[in-house]
Amino acid sequence: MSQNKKVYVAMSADIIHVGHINIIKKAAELGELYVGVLSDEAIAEYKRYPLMNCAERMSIIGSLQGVSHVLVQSSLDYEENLRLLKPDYVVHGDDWRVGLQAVIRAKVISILKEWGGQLVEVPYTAGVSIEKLKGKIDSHGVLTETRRSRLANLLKVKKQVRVLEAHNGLTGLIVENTRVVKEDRIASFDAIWVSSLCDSTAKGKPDIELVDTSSRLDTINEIMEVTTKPIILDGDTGGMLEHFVFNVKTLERIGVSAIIIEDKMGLKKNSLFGTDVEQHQDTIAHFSEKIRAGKHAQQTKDFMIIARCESLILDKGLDDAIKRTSAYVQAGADGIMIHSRKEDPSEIFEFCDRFIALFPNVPIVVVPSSFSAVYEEELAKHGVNIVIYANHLIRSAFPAMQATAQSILEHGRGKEASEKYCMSIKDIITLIPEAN
Ligand code: SPV
Ligand code: MG
Repeated sequence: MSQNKKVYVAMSADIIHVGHINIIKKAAELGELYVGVLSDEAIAEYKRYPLMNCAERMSIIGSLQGVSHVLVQSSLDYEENLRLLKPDYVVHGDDWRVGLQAVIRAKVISILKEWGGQLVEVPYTAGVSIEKLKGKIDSHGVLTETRRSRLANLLKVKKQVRVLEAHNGLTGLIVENTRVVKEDRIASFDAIWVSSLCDSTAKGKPDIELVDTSSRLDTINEIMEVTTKPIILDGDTGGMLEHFVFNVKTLERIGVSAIIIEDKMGLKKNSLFGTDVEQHQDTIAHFSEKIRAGKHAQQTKDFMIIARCESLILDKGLDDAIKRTSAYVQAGADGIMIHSRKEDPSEIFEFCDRFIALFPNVPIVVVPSSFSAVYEEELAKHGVNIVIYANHLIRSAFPAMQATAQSILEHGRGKEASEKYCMSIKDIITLIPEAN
C-alpha cells in the first residue's frame, strides 16, 4: 500500500457482507485506511434504528484486516470528517450514483476537489445489498424486545422523533417505507402512531372509546405484521385503573413502545371538539394514581407511559397545564404530551419553555393538527422531542375514495375515476410483493 496516502471510507456496518470486504480491500491498497462508522443517529435518520450500536459496529470494523483507524461519522454528510482528515481518496461502491445517495456523492466530489482528492468507485458487488439483506431480516418480522425498546433508544440518539399515524397494514407500510431526499439528507418517519380517532374512523365508529381493547390490539397486530418501527398507542383515558394495569402488560408483551393516556374521564370525546362538547378532566390525584399503577404494573424497563394534558384543550390555562404535568412527572410519567386546538402555536411554545425549565430531561410530545403550519425545527427549538402527525393518512384517503365513488355514480362507468383518481391495475396488483 501507498504509506503516505490517506484513504477514507464511510459505512453503517450494521450488516457486514462481501461487498464491504471488497471495498475495504481496495481502499487499503490505496493507502492508510480510515473508516467512518455512521453514528446511531445518522443511521436512524435515513434507515431504521441499527441492529448493533455504534460502539459495537466500530469494534467489528476496527478488527478487520486493512483498517488502520476507525472514527464516528455523525451524519450522512461526509463533510465534517473529510475536512478533518483531508483524505487523498474516498472509496465507495458505484451504486450510489443513482438514487437517494446521489446528492451526498456530488457533495463528496466537490469537497475533495478543494485539496485535489479523488473519489474512487468500486464496482457494486452483484447480488448483495444491505437493503436486500435487511429486507430478508425484516420479512421475518422484528423481535418483540427489539421493537419495544426502539422508541426509548431513538429518544437517546435523536433530538426529535417524527411519527405518523397508521390504522391498518397498508398505512403501516406507508409509514415504514416512505422516504424523501431533502438537500443532503433523507427524511423518513421514525415511529407509528395508532390513533384512537383514525382507528375508530377506519372502523366507521366515533372516537369515544367505543372500539374495545381487543379490536385495538387487532389493529396493532395487523400493523406489526408488516412493519418494524416502534409503535406509540393512543390509549385514550387509559380506562379504569383496574383495567389499565392489565393493558400495560399486554402492550409490553406484544412489543408496543409507549402508551399515551389523557387526563379526561367520563365519556371521552375527541380533543379537537374542545369546549364545543361536554368533556371532563380527571383530578390530578386520580390521574396520577393511574400513572403510578401503570408504572408499577410494567414489567420491562423500556416501555413508556406518557401523560397527556388536556388543560389547554379545555381552556384551563397554562398554569394549570404546568401544575398538572409536573404532578404527572412526579407520579412516574416517562414523558408528557401537551395538546392544543389553536392555530397559533404560541401557547404550546410557552408551555414547552416553562416545562423544560422544570424538567429538562422529560420528553415532550405534541400533535400539530390545529397548528399545522408550524415546522418541526421550530418545535425542536422549544424542546419538543416527539412530533405526531396524528390523522393525515386517513384524512387524505377519505376524500380521494369519496371522489372516486362520486365519479362512478356521475358517469355511470369507472373510466373517469380510473384515470383521475386511481393507480393502475398493474400497480395495485404488484403493490405488495409476493416474495421478499
Ligand atoms: C388521536 O389521534 O386520536 C388523538 C389526537 O387523540 S387528537 O385527535 O388530536 O385528539
Ligand atoms: Mg385519540
